[in-house]
Amino acid sequence: MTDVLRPYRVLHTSDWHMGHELFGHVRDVEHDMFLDWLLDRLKTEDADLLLVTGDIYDVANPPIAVMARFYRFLRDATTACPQLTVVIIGGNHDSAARINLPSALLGPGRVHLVGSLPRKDGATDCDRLLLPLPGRGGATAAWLAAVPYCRPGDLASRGLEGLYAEVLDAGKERSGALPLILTGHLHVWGGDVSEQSERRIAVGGEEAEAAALFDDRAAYVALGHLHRPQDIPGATPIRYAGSPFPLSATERLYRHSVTVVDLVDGGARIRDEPIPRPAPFLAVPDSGPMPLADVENAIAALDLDADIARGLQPFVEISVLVDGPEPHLQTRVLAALSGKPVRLTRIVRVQANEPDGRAIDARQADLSELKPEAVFAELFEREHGGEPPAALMHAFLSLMIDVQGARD
Ligand SMILES: [Mn+2]
Repeated sequence: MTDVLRPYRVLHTSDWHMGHELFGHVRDVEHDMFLDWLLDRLKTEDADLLLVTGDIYDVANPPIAVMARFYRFLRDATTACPQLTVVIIGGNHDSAARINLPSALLGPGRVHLVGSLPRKDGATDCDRLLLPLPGRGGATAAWLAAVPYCRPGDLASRGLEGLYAEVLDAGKERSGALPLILTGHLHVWGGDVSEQSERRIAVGGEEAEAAALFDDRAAYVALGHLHRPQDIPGATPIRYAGSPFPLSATERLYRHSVTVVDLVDGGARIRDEPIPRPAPFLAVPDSGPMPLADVENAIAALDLDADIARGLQPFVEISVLVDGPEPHLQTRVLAALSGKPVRLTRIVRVQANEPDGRAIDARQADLSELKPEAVFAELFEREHGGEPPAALMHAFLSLMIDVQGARD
């Protein structure tokens, strides 16, 4: 309280997807471990703000037990850290109304839940959107523009660019010389979108260029939606904090973390704190698909702690190289796994006679794992060779967004 030079410290995390199930396996124990770790981290870092940028829940209508876990965490965090402010914004997986609901009870206190874009008389309600963040002495130390995931109805004709321009103008007017944090739950281009990307998640809002949305009037732009922690090039620090642990096997190689942001000298100093992974993700065989007998040997050779709690047992994805029909494949794999302390996600069959072993047809069984843009790129390569031109990819993604918007 006396240290006036102490920077204002933010812990930025995102995409918790509480209530998530991976091939029928609940993630509750993993979420408990993450939240315990996060609570410790908040204390150790002596954080001023916990900022969660959307997709709190995995589904719009999560089980009561999952919501109870979230509320318990908020209580524990605000009790253990009496100076902590908490800001939660809604993501595309969240029901905006469900996120908003407790805010009526909480009032203008230290926990802010912004599920949907605050509106009043048909206009953006900047009084509710712009939050003053108290420093240790009680005086405002920074401002935060809590922009959640925006549905087409929130944007009307002005689009995301118009919205962010309005919010930045209003935010800077209030913050003056104090730093301004801006949030969003959306997919911006110009980012390092992994080939090994997220499971298919709806493209948020509309297509957006970071450079067109954000400028250096924001000291830090905190984003949610992409599950891999990553910086976005721009005029100011822009970052996806990423999810706390893998939500699909394709995310198992990500290095999950929370982002610690110190607001200093009108700018932001950023570092990553890696999150210990609650449950390992194993690929068997580790070296890629192999014939069934070799896979059985690889499973037998797994040396795992038998005493580990069920909810923390390793996930395992099995890939078998097949050459024609193998009617007993599943039975034999399950028999090999029997008694092993693992949680099976899926058994991937890879056709040995496919030219590159990664053709679309061979993956038909895993339709839910395919990203439309990846399929488009692959078909383009098959027909024309090489990668689709950027303009064509752009057009395809715009179309995808329109289609998904219409479906919502
Ligand atoms: Mn999302």
